[in-house]
Amino acid sequence: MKIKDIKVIVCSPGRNFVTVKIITDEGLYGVGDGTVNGRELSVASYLEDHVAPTLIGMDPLRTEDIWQYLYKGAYWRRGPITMAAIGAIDMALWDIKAKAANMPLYQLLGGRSRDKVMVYKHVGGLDISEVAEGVVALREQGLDAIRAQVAIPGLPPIYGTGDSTDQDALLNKRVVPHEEVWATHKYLPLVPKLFEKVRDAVGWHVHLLHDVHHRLTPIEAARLGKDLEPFRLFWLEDAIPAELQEGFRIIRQHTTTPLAVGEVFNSIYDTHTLITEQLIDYARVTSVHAGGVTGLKKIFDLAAIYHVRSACHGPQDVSPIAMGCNIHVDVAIPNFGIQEYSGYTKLMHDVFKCAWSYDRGYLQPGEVAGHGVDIDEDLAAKHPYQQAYLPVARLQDGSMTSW
Ligand code: EZ4
Ligand code: CO
Repeated sequence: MKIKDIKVIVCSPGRNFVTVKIITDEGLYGVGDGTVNGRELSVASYLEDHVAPTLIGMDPLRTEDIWQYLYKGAYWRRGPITMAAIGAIDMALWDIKAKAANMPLYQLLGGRSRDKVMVYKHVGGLDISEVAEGVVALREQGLDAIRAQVAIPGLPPIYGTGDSTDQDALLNKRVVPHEEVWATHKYLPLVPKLFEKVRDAVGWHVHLLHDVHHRLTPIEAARLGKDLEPFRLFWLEDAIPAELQEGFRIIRQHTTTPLAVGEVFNSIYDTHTLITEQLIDYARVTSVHAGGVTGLKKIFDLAAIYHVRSACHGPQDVSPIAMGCNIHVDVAIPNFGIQEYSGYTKLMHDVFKCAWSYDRGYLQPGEVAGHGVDIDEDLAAKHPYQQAYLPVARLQDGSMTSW
């Protein structure tokens, strides 16, 4: 079998998605996700101009060798654009391999280690009582794990504090990013109050999570972790920017609140100090941004030795293809932790046909050959790329935040 053609499809059925389709001389094809929000066209160009021409004629079943070829062969290693392009190719190749084997992808990753994949969803709101009601409502829909965020009184609602603002941030098409205001001293005392009320409303049998979106310094994060200990969180996510992995040592010294980080990481080298020093409990890398199925497996296999569990990033800007690949990895690896799942719109599901399914807080990978996700190219073509960015944040004096 040989790689005959590689297509790159950029579409926007509500969010921008970059999809790669690899077609073989035997007619088998596979698809992969290369979406990097706010930088979609860069990945598309990287794939079209620099990756696709080099792969024509290669054996698509050589997933590891092609991964190494793209990783090492560029001279420049790592980085979100390169690794998303490698991730897209890798997902498409694993799709082809699993279709050729006539098996669902997870069988090629070792088979099932579990019956179902626990997810968490998000609740946000403008005040604590609204968030508490939202958590109770999601609990009634079967969720065993819920992320709670609240807007900060005295500041305009910002990204990551409520569903409505998250949607606005990405769905309002923008030529330049929206600018938001941040004040740590207004945020820090609020979060323990939020979880006190949420625990009162929903009890102790549900996993509660909180995302800091990299907005604190290590010592501030240590304080927050300590203050949240009475409420027994499942995790505190992205407490600090993690370019400096050693920064987590300070947090870890001070608190038993479990820690998660890694949604912006793109390789094992971004996370290996965190893993080998056991500075975190969950690695948030996701297939599209960490080099595909091959990249994820390398990171999670290392993590398993150090008692670190998986927690793949899963917002709407991770396409349904990458979500499918995550679910196959989730169901197969021994050290699965949890899967983030924001869900997709009907139009997104019309463009991306998925064998994976969601039911009352849990995901299934589906039993079809391959990873089980395909793209309707005609429908995708009716929803072309639209420029959109996540917001940037400044402090109240107008300076950029440290994160
Ligand atoms: O930062 O959707 O954990 N999830 C998140 C999300 C993501 C954005 C960008 O992928 O933090 O808000
Ligand atoms: Co996050």
